[in-house]
Amino acid sequence: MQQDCIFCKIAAKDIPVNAIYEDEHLIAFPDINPVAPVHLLVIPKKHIANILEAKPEDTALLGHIMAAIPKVAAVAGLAEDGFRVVINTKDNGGQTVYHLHFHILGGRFMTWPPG
Ligand code: DGP
Repeated sequence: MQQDCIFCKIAAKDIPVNAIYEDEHLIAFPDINPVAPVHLLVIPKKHIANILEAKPEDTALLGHIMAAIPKVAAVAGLAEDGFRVVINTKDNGGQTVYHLHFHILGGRFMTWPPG
């Protein structure tokens, strides 16, 4: 856990969280600033600043998260119509919280390209 990391605090339940899915390695919860009718964040409980900082030993964890995303989507009712997964990375990617997170966006049609 990184002391000044808001998502580490959420993962540790030091900050109350409305978890919609959780297991030993990850937690999924609603984004505080939703940009879609359904906007969830999936985060590893382990602090990894972003995908660039993931180490070879994190490979199984990353696979675990990818395998959990369909489960999160199903719980959120997104499996039938679909959804988008986004990993914002550093400044040009629009990353504001430096704890790896996967945005799950759904509940409406997503345009392409993104802004
Ligand atoms: P990004 O810009 O990709 O780093 O996304 C960070 C997201 O995290 C942003 O959409 C807002 C969300 N967020 C920031 N702080 C909190 C918080 O304390 N609780 C929740 N639920 N979401 C947060």
